[in-house]
Amino acid sequence: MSASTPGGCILGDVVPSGLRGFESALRPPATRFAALRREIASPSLSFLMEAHDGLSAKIVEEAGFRGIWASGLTMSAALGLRDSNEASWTQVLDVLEYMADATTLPILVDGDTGHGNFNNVRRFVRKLCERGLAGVCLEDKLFPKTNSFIGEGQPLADIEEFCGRIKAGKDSQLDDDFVLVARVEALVSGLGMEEALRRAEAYHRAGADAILIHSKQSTADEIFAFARHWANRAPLVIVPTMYYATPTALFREAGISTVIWANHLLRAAIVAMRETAARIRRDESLLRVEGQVASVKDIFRLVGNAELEQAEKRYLPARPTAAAIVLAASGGDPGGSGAGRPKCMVDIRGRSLLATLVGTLRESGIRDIAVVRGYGREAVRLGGVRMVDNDRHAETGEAWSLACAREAIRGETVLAYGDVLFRRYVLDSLLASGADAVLAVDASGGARRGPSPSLPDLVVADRRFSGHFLDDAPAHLRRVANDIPPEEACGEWMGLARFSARGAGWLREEIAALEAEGLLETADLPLLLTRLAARHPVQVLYFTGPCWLDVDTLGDLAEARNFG
Ligand code: SPV
Ligand code: MG
Repeated sequence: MSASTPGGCILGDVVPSGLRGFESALRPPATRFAALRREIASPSLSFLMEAHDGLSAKIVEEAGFRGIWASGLTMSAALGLRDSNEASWTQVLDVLEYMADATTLPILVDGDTGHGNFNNVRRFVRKLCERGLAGVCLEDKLFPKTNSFIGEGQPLADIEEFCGRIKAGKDSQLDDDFVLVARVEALVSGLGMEEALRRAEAYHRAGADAILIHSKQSTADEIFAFARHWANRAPLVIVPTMYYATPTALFREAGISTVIWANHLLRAAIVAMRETAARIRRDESLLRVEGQVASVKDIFRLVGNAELEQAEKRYLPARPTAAAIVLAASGGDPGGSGAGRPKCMVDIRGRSLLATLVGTLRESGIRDIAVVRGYGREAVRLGGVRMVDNDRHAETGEAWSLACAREAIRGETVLAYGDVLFRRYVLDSLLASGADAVLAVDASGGARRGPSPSLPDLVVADRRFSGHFLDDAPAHLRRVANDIPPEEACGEWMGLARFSARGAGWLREEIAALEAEGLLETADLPLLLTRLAARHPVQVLYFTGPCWLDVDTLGDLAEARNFG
């Protein structure tokens, strides 16, 4: 019989009789299932290398192997457990999922006994297929299993019962190329060659795609004898852990399909980890170890940090590069309760007002933050921000304080009063605005309820807030001052503004102009902003609702403690 492949190659005569049914595997594999089937079926000797977790799976792939053996012994040992089904099958499945995610290689899973009877095998095989695990090896032992190299004469499963497990596994596979390897333990259990062949034949008839003939002898004699008798009726898989000295060329000559190097990565890791731990313990130093161990960079490379960097560029919003200047030079504790404590240092639920404000700036991605302090400046402390001192805070105003930090007005700049709290979306809206200069304005007029020692910075713009949430037409500043009659005002400036790099240039020019006119010492920010608006477009962004707080009074303070 012969068959024609899409590639035009005539199969049949060239496919050894034991490999019949694997013809499709000779085409390039489209899936991991097909890839494993091809490895097992190929007339040339294939190798599966042991892995026991995601990292070791990556190392197997990096070494150039074309398939992985997910060893029951090493997966359980890596969990600190015995190879006696101590890990539940779902825990094993979790490990396998990490391995499948970590590599593109096909994985042959050591399924032990199938974790029970035919019914457990059915569910196990379905779950393996769902997770892209390309094949399973089932051994003809009883649950809970014991490793083949422990003890003598382990009891084996009844042949018919085990054939039921094989049939159930094959009937449950979700991909036609899923590979089920039946493992014959008759030689290991001392039942002899005839029993081994009888079992292999029965398992093959039950639907096994390949036979793993296991041996614990130190030579491969019984393996070669088995292979001769078997005569390639189905692919043969071997595990030469005990007969490791046998030259691989002899496995080729014997027509073996696949060699499993079953546990050597874990064993290598044990030696390396033991030596490293002992050396560090002895030396109480890393000096002789560094250079002998993988670099941290190597870990990053293995787990694919470069890919994450690329993905971050693609999927994360571009980080704002804005800097911020917080004006915190004036004023004492609201209500005077803090005996000289600067207002920005009052306690808001265990954090200073300044720390809360800076926290909001940081949440919006602002890292470069300068705080201008003056009144009670020794008490103004906060890690990770730059402190700029206004030594003349008693006789100067806000524009002077701002000028003290003029070095920081370079690129995109956020300007905030040191005694305000605002919700993050207010700042994010300013940062997202395309305007070169933009102020956050409370259009609800409800920010100040009680009597306040300082007057609100009221705003007149070219357009009032329409009251509609879809109101996104730009409004522009005409004037901001604290002596505007409330009925003329469009809202209250929240003490928060943002300038683009261009807008920051306008701000620097305006500071210089005030200085040249001798007004810098006395000018407040409303004056500076009003002058700016006379020369350049300064946008107003309206907000409503309880999205900010100006901490001026004890009442404000109580409210601030509930803000968040
Ligand atoms: C394993 O690697 O878990 C195996 C092979 O089953 S052996 O340890 O040789 O039984
Ligand atoms: Mg095992």
